[in-house]
Amino acid sequence: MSSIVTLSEFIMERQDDFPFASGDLSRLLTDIGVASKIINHKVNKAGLQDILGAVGTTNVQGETQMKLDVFSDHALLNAVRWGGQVCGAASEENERYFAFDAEVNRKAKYVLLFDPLDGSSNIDVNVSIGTIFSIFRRTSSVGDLANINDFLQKGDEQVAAGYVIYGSSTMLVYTTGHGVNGFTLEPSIGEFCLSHKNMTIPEDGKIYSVNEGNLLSSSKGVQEYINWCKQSDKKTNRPYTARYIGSLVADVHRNLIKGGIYMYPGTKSAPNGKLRLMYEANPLAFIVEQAGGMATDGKRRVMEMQPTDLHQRVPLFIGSKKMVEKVHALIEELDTEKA
Ligand code: P6P
Repeated sequence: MSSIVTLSEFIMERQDDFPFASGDLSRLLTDIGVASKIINHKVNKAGLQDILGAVGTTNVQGETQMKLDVFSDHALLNAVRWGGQVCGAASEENERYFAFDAEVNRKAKYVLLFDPLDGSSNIDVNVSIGTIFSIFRRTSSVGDLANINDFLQKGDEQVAAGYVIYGSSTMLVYTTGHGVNGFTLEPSIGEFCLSHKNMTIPEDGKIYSVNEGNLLSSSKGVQEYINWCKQSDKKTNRPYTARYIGSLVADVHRNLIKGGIYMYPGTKSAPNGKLRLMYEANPLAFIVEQAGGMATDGKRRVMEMQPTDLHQRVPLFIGSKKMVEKVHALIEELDTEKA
């Protein structure tokens, strides 16, 4: 009978990965795990909102029903604020970052960036959605209020990153730079339990994930790559399989396990694509690179990019190393201005 390892136990066990660890990061990761369980409870009842009261109405407790992404945003902000391990937080739902001014927060070492419920438009059709988070060590002085520079750090500076996928089961996958581990929520005990130890992404794959509705407004290199995926060639396992859920966390999670590439390229009307660097691309890039894959903007690693804005967008090519390298080669060949 294999023993169950809960998320909290695992985090504490792995605390030794960090010399001079004081346990603050462990506590922060545990706080995020608690918030995820609160979000999961609400997401799982989403389909009942008509019975429980649609958004904007008040429920039997007299609480105003809010959009699930706003509820999730509040759940994470409250968990990490009162948990006392962050001096500030920023999310897709708020234009500005929060600098928490309580003494315990001013003394905290970390900042959190997150997308509380990515793909929330899929809730109404019962498709998997996700929470994505990224943790940096503050650059401002302990005791001061957090400032924008605490947040605008390169992805390579992340101390931890992860996602929660609310799907057929609810899983939390995270890294602190020492590999990737996945935990599945066991509802009967309300604990995330270690289910996917040392996750690695296959070096090559057969699944490409992209919104082909944008195909004709993508670059020549991207169009050529997608056409290449469709050509028959037994030696290279083609044609590949097209899978596009329209939920970033679900598409990336599938590729992490099975191998594959997810692409959200830039287009003529949106040269930087749709996805956000700070709380979508960077955290997923940290995880996929730690699992042996690649994450770029079509040319360079997203985690090397110096951010200039909390909500800046970035084209994203993420997944199995050989697949990302192949699309890079075609972008280099067909999209790069020859000197
Ligand atoms: P499109 C969801 O809105 C999201 O941010 C990602 O989860 C998803 O991969 C992408 O946008 C889908 O965008 O333009 O293909 O509908």
